[in-house]
Amino acid sequence: MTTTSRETDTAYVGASEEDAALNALYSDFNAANLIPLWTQIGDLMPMSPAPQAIPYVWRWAELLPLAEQAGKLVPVGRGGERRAIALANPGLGGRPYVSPTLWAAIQYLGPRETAPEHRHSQNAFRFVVEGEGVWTVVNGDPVAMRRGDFLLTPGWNFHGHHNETDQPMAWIDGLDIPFSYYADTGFFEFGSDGVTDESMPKVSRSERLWCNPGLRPLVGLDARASSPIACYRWEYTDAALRQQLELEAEGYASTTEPGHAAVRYTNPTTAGDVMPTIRAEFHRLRAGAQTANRRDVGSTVFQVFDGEGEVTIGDDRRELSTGDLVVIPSWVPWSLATDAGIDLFTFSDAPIMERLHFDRTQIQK
Ligand code: GTQ
Ligand code: FE2
Repeated sequence: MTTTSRETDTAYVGASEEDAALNALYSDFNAANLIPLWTQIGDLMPMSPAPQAIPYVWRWAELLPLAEQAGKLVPVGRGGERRAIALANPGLGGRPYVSPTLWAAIQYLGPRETAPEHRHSQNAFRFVVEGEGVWTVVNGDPVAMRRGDFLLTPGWNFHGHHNETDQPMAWIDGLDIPFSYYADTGFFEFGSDGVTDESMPKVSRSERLWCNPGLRPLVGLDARASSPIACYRWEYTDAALRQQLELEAEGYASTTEPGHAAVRYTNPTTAGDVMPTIRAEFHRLRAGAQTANRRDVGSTVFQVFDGEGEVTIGDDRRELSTGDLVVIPSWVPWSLATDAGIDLFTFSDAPIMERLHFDRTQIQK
């Protein structure tokens, strides 16, 4: 009887009267700051991720001259804090985000310039595609920045940068700023207006304590949320990749797919990712190699460190050369191919996805 009574009600109310009542209901919803699910569900709960961020390529040849120009026109100092220029994904409504979770920027420091010390809850790293001469001082420990190095500034560590040469230097920064912004987790404190230690050691105290292969100092046996290694030096990354490819050529299982060497930067106190929100890896494809087409939940950014190649993102194919930066939004399929060989630095929000059990991957063999 209940089904017939509903039909009867509809017939009784009448079509135009019902429209008017429905319009009134929607305007009452609106006035009461309520939104019904049924008008939003396709957007809110897609059958699979439908990112607003789009796949995009930034050319180093375009970024670097603009950063140089900013170096001429815009001072660096307290207030603005950093001469960092964010890669703004065109799908994200003008926000300075490369993806919904990640910030990527080119940072530029002119000769003898200093970016003052500060600390924030956001986790940060730097990757150096070219140049040297800047020391980043992390909690009073001066860390030299050189080509191919991957440097960490985990959340709430004081850090400032100073260029001790007569040459400018540019590098890329990666942070979890957008994730922190959406989740309202941000805290910030100013530190010294300069840097607290102006010495210029080749090797940081952090590396002297933590960077002896396979050896863990007994003063550091507790698990830490972020890696205590301030800098992962290029010579080790390069040697690891070179040896994977040599071992592959000798017939040993050392690569995940033919001609594709890869390493993940890890936290030696957990063997997990370097920071709670950011995964970082380095990949090398030998000449003629290509990767499987894959897609992952979460966003990935990479920078070409050396060589040349071709990235296929969805149906789009782009030539890449040294310094170019690419963002792959969630669940967009992509692959890489190279004739000459290519080296890539990559980072992603995979630790967030895995920790929250949102991670999913599809690999097309
Ligand atoms: O170098 O401390 O690109 O705090 C964004 C925020 C760099 C930094 C960025 C930062 C920094
Ligand atoms: Fe910072």
